[in-house]
Amino acid sequence: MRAGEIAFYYQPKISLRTGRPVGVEALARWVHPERGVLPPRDWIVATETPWLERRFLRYALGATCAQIAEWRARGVVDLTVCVNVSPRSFADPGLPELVAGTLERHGLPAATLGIELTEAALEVGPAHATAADELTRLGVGLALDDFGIGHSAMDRLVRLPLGELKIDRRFVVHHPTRVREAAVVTAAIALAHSLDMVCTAEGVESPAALTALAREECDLAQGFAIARPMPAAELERWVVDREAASTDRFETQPRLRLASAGDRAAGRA
Ligand code: G
Ligand code: MN
Repeated sequence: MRAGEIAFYYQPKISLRTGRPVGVEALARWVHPERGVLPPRDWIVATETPWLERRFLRYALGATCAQIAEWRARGVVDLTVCVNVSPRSFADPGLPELVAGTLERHGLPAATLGIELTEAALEVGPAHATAADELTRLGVGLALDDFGIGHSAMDRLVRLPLGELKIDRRFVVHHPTRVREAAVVTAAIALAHSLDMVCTAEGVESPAALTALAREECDLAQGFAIARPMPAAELERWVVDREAASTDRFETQPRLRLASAGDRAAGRA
């Protein structure tokens, strides 16, 4: 694997209230010379040695920030872009400094970047609390990814400054037809809101799921029913088209600021 073979695809998240794009998740793809475009589950073990993981994180943050800066410079996409950070990388004491340095190098305000963590990242020891606090102080928002399939440590959810909760697609994909999964979705939305977090449903694959989630006042949605992860140029066109098709032109552009817990209550998410 060479650095040039790792590309980032971008998948939008929309507000279920306005239908507008409010954020983007950066997803790594290995553009394999023979096997085509491969998602991380097919190769991520290859990076699971500490030094490679560190290099990968550095590369992912650098590439994503360069992309955000390029979009902003041309004024085409101004949305928070989230990067997935592995549990081990989150425990790396150099992470906040790396993030701060990368943002500075690209001249970006911290609010343009978000970090997605899985529940496993919250369990790796006391380092996580420091990292979470330092990143929040910088202004980088933290999202809890794949909620519901790890060891949901509710004490961590209560204590850590997490701005967004992303319900795992396993619960969302058949929504609302599977009643037991639907019970988890409903409970997760209520939990996120009572903790003043933005709630995102990931893996939204059908219009029926979109409608149900909007009715249940889930804040944001991401999934194939909205858009697949796509290369940067395609994402850019998608965002521009979607904005142009938006009917509520007079409303100010909603901007997801994960770090600020008051946003949802203020109706800004
Ligand atoms: O773990 P995380 O939530 O970051 O996983 C993101 C992965 O989920 C990406 O690789 C992306 O391709 C995939 N994905 C995105 N939307 C959907 C969807 O609607 N359905 C399914 N099955 N996978 C999705
Ligand atoms: Mn993610």
